[in-house]
Amino acid sequence: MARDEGWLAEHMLILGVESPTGEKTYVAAAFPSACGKTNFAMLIPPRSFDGWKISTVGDDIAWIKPRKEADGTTRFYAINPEAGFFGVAPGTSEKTNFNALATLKENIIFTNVALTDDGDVWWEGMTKEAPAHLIDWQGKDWTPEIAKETGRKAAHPNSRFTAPASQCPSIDPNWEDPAGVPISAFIFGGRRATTVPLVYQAFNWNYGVYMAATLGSETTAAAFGAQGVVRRDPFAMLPFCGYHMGDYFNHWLKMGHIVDQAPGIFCVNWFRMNEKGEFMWPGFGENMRILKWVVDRVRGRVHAKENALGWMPQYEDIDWTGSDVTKEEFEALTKIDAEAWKTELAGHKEWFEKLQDRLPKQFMLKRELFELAMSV
Ligand code: TSX
Repeated sequence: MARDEGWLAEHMLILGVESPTGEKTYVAAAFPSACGKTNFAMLIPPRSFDGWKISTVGDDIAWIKPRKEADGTTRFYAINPEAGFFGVAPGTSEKTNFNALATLKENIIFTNVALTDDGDVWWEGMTKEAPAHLIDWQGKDWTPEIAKETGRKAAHPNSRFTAPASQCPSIDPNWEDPAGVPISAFIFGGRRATTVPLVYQAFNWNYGVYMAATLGSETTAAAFGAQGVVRRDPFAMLPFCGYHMGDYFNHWLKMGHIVDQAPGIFCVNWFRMNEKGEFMWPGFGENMRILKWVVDRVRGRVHAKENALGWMPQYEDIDWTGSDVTKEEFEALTKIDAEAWKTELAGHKEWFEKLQDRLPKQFMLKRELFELAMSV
């Protein structure tokens, strides 16, 4: 319907960034599964970001339509068509997503979680220590000892909570506005241990669509096959797109040019690892620092340095108040390894060949340009 009627039906969260002066900027973001999309939608800024607030419009679906402003220009407005959140329970805790836990106080449907002896719910990652006894998601007795011996999880890895969005402390005041909220930036992210830097901005709309079309994420759970393998999940839409991906990319290319103010397009990777296999970026609330740079970029008030991939912040361009991330660490997080990118671009080629003649022609050409840029 969106393709035929000229709008975008996306697998995206929508959030609002409010500055201490009350300036509000909305962004929409797409992440494949297991990248913390709901956590990002409900982010709580670090203590040092006094007066900054993140509000949640939606955590899963965005319907995005061009709309004329009073001044005659068009931009994208997004609505969240859902009434609530249908979130993965395991890993959700007061530490990883305080707002989600606060949403789950009443009126909730839990599916395939574990049951505590006092009639409450539990899942892996909810608390540091597991309760001494549970009824697991299959109705069997479960203890930490049984888990150690058999590897059995108390809650199914895909167990869920269903919650009314209105109960979320960070819910945006405009979340039910049928006119939607104006979108200033699109963010695409994946789980990548190497290669993809912490953040970069696409040169322009068409390059941004290329980046989203080649979005990849590494598998984590053994249940999803081999670990550490990059799976392409364009726009995080592979499981949801109802028609040919090549046609979908062409629709996106077209849509950017029918609005007067196209949103900036950004890529993020919270999951880069060092040689020891440790996460290099603290993530969670600290992602606010990157989000602020994104907002300042689309508002044209912060520096970025051009490189082979797009526009990237230098250490001085990020607000580090209250952070202990050093310049050296930041440089490691944003380093472009030309050899790794050559491998990555070979992966893009393989992926593009699957789409054959429906692939936008400019993608093959852009891919070659990236390859040349990595060779100088
Ligand atoms: O949701 C995550 N986000 C986005 C938050 C707004 N997760 C959880 C993903 C599982 C679904 C993350 N995990 C993020 C992140 O930014 N980053 C990481 C990796 C990471 C994990 C643990 C720590 C640091 C980074 N640190 C400690 O555990 C102390």
